[in-house]
Amino acid sequence: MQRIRFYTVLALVAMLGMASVSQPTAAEETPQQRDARMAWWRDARFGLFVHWGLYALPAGQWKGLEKDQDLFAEWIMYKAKIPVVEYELLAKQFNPVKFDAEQWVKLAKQAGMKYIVITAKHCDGFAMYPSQASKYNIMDATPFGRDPLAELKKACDAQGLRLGFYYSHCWDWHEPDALGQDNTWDFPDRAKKDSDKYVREKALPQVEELLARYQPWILWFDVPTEMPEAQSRQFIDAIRRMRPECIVNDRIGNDLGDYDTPEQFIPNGAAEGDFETNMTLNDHWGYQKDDDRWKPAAEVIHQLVDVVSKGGNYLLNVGPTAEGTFPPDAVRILEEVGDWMQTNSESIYGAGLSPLGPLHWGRCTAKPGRLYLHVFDWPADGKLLVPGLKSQPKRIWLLADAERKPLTTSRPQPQDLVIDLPAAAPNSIDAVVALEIDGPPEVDSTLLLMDRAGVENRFGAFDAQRDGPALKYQKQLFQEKKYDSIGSWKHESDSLSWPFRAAAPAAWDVEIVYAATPESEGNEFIVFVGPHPLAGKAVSTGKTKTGRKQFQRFKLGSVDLPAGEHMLRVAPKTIAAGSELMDLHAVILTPATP
Ligand code: FHN
Repeated sequence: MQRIRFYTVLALVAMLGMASVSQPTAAEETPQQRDARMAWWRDARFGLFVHWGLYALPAGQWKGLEKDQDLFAEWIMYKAKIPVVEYELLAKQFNPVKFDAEQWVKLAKQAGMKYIVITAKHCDGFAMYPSQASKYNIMDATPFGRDPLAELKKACDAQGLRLGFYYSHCWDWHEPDALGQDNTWDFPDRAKKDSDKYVREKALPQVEELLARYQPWILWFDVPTEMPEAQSRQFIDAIRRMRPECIVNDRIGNDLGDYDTPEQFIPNGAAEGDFETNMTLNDHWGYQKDDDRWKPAAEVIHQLVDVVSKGGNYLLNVGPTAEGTFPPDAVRILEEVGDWMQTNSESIYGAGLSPLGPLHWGRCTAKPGRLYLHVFDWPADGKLLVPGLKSQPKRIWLLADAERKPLTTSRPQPQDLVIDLPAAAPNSIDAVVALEIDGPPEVDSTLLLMDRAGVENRFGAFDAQRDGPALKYQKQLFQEKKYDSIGSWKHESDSLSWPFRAAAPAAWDVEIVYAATPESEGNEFIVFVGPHPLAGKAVSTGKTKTGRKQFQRFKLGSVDLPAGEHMLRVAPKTIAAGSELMDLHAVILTPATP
């Protein structure tokens, strides 16, 4: 009874708050206000994601079912259809006595991370903090008797990192009224489920508790499937009322968030606004006993740099054990990443979108007055070609060189710069060359064909010039991680084009990557590579296992191109009435196979 009264009061206060003024959502605040709120996050670039909960106990194994099912970590309750009464018993065993918030934060800081987002409540419904809204929490239901979120907040405040929380505000397999991908084994009658009740009695009160108790810098919502806008707005209004500076991700639902969250992939660029790639360090979010498929530090560093070069943030995940420790491999990799960041973090923090076109040896990150060339593939001849950099840098040095000895340059073409590098790279993973540039860099970002074995020259959907109002850029989705595309190609007058340059005469193999429906079968198109037309006919490419568009790669032919400036263009020849030509992902030129 006591709790209900407490909640009635809180609900009244909340309703009064909502009645008085509906807070400006992220969309309603001025651009300047939003930039001020996002500034630290855009500067930070690199954060730690932590998936930690009762699921760390089974760690992907349950009564031998894992032998023929993919029971994974934080999804085990759903995948194994574990009844609530059985899953709840895990709480009595959960006692992470080795949990050391200061150590976690120190590890993240040493890796170069500036913020931490930890699961306050995942889809299993268990709160990792002492919640008044539900007794199903770490203080009331486990022998642990401590508040790990409070300890993390204290450690973050002491070490200068910012703390945010993941919260699953729609899916909750512990509750009868939560919708989305819900618990149908304990609560089979979906018609009876009242998601407003779930939001009113658990999700919203818990988010308000998190805001009031810990003043988070980020709320990272997840899987807002079936969440009506009114519910998403209840969360945004509470956040704007209680913690206006809090940053909210797009998974609050209904386009009310601050940034996109491409999951387990790096988009071809910021389709619009801010984005943060969230990525596992092995193959699982939560702790998975048998998963030793760890990404090497080199891959993590390349992903971090790739994301920043496209103007985004990188949220790298660790799944701690039920004892409260990071797996030793995770510690090792974070330490190796930290070694690289020790020397090169200047090229990450506050850096962002590269002004240059595609670079085949690595990436570029930029900040006012600086370009940072991240050389993953050190040129054997010591000549680093920087296509399209017309500005002459005031100074060029290896970021690893404390004396900043200047490097010399030459220009094979007026718009291309060659930097003379020492024979040995200072770092085999990513050696950074710093350029001091006066004012905004003058750049020709036109793609310069690279005539080198193994190099793919990609003309992608992301930067295609769309000649046709109906053509639509379709950003990648989680299930189609690699494939953004241009779709809605209904008119024979619509075409795509990309300018490009060839430094010398050469022969090229030409391929196209697209998805097409059975209705598109037989539609004809032409790919003009400079003066050469290559004809093609669309074939149906089928569906993926999850019923999504299947993209396939097709050879179109080969062309000889002289040096100089060219245009690549894809144009329909015939589109059957009522069909679309295709969803085009990319055209690819590779040095012709002899
Ligand atoms: O189902 C969850 C999953 O467990 C994990 O939390 C990821 C993190 O982005 N989000 C959902 C899958 O999209």
